[in-house]
Amino acid sequence: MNDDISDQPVDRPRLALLGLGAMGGALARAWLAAGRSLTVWNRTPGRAEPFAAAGARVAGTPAEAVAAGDLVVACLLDDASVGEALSGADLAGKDLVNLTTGTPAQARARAEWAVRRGARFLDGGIMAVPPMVGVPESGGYAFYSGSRALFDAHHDTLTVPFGAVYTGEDPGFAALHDVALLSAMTGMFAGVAHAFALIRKESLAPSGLAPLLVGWLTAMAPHAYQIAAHLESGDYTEGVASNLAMMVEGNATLRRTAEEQGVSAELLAPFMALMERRLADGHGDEGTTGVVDLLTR
Ligand code: FVH
Repeated sequence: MNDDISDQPVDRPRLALLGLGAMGGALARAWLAAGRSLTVWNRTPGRAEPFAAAGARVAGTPAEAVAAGDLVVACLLDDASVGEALSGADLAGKDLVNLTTGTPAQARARAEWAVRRGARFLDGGIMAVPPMVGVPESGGYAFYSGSRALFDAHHDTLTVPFGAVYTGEDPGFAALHDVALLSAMTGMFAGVAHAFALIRKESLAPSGLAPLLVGWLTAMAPHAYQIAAHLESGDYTEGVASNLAMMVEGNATLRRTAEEQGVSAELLAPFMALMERRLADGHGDEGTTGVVDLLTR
């Protein structure tokens, strides 16, 4: 490996990246396009070849990559692969940023693990897909949590591929925000799948429904602000325009339409069951905020 770093501006860290999958590769391309000096490592060596051609140094082992970097970024499949890849690396004095998706508990454990090895640690949760990386107008960003000092010191480098949102010193907070948003997206796509299933056997084009779905979901999304206000005030009836009693009535129509169209309502059923439990508990004048309490009890 070529270890000559004399061309590196003093205010820019030596950057090492572990993982050249779809996301790791996009990160590497963004840093290289920004003129950053970069050492890369990937478990399957062939994947590093195009990056070598684009100017990256290629390390033969994770330990070698870590040794070549001040700022080490891991973007691997999962937390286990991070532990495996870094097991033989000397992390003393390094700044380690983990952009691998994991749970809050995994992030907290990984932070302790890294600090025990003498590193500063920042966990990250990426809110972007690979084509959004290095495209500022795409709105992509990553949540970060853990060492504030590390975040501040490397803000300039971390914001090359996408924006950066710091969520706190608790290393689990980035993963918690990441998974909260991904979970909400999962529910949204469940609804979208159900909607397309409803029209599937009709002479209606899915491409006609798509813009209507996007418009409606975009109009409804700000409802999250009202739920947040309810949870903070404790008054779940404040400003409610569409109450639970009315919505539960509507559930019957949704179920019946699914049946008429020969569509399973299994994606809707769990949420509807919670709405109905909350109504049975006497909260018909609320919106859907009370479902949050049913989930967390
Ligand atoms: N791609 C996406 O849309 C999402 C966007 C949000 C963030 N995620 C997370 O990013 C992490 C990496 O995802 P990825 O898209 O790069 O994933 P793959 O293309 O599958 O590449 C996986 C890389 O991990 C390497 N790897 C797997 N297992 C190990 C291991 N045991 N030891 C070392 N490296 C390992 C794999 O190497 P190879 O298969 O090429 O040898 C790839 O470099 C991830 O947490 C997403 O949830 C992406």
